[in-house]
Amino acid sequence: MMEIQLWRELLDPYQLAVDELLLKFNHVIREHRMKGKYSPIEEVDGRVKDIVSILEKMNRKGVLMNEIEEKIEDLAGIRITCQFVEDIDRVVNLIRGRTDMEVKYEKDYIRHAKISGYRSYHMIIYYTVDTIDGPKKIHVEIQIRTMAMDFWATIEHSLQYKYKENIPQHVQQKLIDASQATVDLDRAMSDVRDEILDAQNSHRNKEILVRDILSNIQNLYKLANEREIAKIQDEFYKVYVLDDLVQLQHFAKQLDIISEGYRAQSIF
Ligand code: 0O2
Repeated sequence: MMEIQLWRELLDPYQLAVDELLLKFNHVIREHRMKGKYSPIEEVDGRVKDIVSILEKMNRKGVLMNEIEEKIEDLAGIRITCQFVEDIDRVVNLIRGRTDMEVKYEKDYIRHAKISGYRSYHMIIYYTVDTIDGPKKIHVEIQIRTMAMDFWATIEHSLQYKYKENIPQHVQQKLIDASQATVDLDRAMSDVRDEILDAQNSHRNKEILVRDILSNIQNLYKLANEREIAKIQDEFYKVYVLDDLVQLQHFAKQLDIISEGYRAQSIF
């Protein structure tokens, strides 16, 4: 019983860090959405490492009881999932830029996947929690990954438990192949994203152009006669329904020239 109580005291600041960081990262999501922006963070999750896996890791790495906090850097763990690989760099930069998190070091298992096939971006940070005994600076491990990487890691992790260290060779190979499939999936989704962004951009460009044209026509009312303007309106609509940005740009240019002509006339 006493032992458990000691563990609780040791881990309590880590629980506080996890709680605070979950609140903060969830707020990052909320802030983006509130401002109508795309959030590079899709979801955030966190945990304090359980005592059994701390003991296992201590044993594996030869860590003594009084070295736990210094040598086990993932007592507090935050996992951030992103929709697209590109979002990961944005999250990394966001964390690097924060005043309440200090990066100790980073491990890029995306550009350099582990032999197992594991892919994720890891950041070990220092984070200060305020306890009744004063401030305490502790390690937190942040894992940043796409949903595809997370899918792979979750399943592979559960297999590790089942087989311990002895995952059969042919299963290992299948996992490596599956990891490559997540690389391909992430790439395919990024391509889709680029195309969607392009489509959104061209839609926005068209909208801006149409507004410009309409306000140009509006201004012509002061200068040209109504019959002329009705003709221009008709022509505009003909081009508009073609849904071709280049034609619309061409029309806008011609309209500029016409407006310029009217303006020059009106001066005299
Ligand atoms: P848990 O159960 O997630 O807490 P290492 O010596 O490799 O175990 P190290 O050097 O401290 O650990 O850090 P590393 O390699 O960056 O890994 C830390 C964490 O990343 C692991 O925590 C896992 O969560 C995850 N991870 C690393 N490699 C793999 C892998 O091959 N497969 C999966 N599924 N996850 C991995 P723990 O302590 O191992 O476990």
